[in-house]
Amino acid sequence: MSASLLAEVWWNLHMEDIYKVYPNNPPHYFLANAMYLITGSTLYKQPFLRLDSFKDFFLRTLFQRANLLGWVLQAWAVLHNHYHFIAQAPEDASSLPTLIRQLHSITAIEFNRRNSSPGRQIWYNYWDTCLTYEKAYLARLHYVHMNPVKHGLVQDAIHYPFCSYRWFMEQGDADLKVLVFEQPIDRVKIMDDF
Ligand code: NI
Repeated sequence: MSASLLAEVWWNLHMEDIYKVYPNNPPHYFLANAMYLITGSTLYKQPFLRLDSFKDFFLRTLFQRANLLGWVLQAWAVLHNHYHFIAQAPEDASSLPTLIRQLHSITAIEFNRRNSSPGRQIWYNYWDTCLTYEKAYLARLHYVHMNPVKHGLVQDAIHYPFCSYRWFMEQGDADLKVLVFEQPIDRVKIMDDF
């Protein structure tokens, strides 16, 4: 088997594998004051997550930690130097700083271990917004599902394994899909200058 074919087989198996660990909670309709959009940035926007294997580790950690703390993911996108996700808070949303602290510290330790750079600062900061209006929520779901296209990483988000687009297309509620994709995203203002 040629090297390129082997690589393709590996890629397909691997993507099958990460796809299986995606959350299977169907997205809920809008709940006021319970939906949060979070954006996180690496230090000086350095592309610490450029390798797929790093994005993969980041996503698995996000799924695991969100699940343990009762946050239900609705959309996500992991790029080379930042991430976005939308999640429904548990009854008490005060665990958000804990979720982000765990996510940042577990991924930083692992990235530094892989790069033999112990103690290097990976993350700069994160910004969270509680979504108050249904239309704002729907437009932001659209925005995050499609984010790899905005950043020029793919032409069609269905081919990007580190965002929620394919998951949403295959498992999302049919009515919610219509509502989400009819929202224009060109005027959505979120921190995304990366
Ligand atoms: Ni972005």
